[in-house]
Amino acid sequence: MAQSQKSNLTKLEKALLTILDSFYKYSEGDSDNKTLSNSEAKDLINAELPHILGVSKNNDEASVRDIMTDLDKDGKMNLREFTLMLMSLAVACDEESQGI
Ligand SMILES: [Ca+2]
Ligand SMILES: [Ca+2]
Repeated sequence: MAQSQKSNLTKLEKALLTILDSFYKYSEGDSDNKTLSNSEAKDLINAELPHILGVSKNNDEASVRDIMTDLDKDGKMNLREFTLMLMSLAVACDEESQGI
C-alpha cells in the first residue's frame, strides 16, 4: 500500500495493518517466517501485549503454549490463529470492562 494511501486510513484500518506488522515482526525470527514459534510468540506477547497478556519472563514456555491459539496443533501460530487469539482477547477485555 502506498504511503499516501496509508495516511488516509481510518483508525480501524491502521489497527489491522498494525496487527499484520506485529505478526511479521516476530514471525520472521527463524526459518519459518509465516508462523510464530513458541519462542517467537513469547517474545511478541511480552513485548507487545504486556498489559493485557503479560507472561513472566521467569515462566517456562508452557504458559505461552496455553495462551497460543494453535488450532491445527502444529506447535506454531499462523496468521489466522494469531488473529483469532487477538479477537478472543478483545472479547475478554470487553467482558472484563463490563464486569461479565
Ligand atoms: Ca517463525
Ligand atoms: Ca498452528
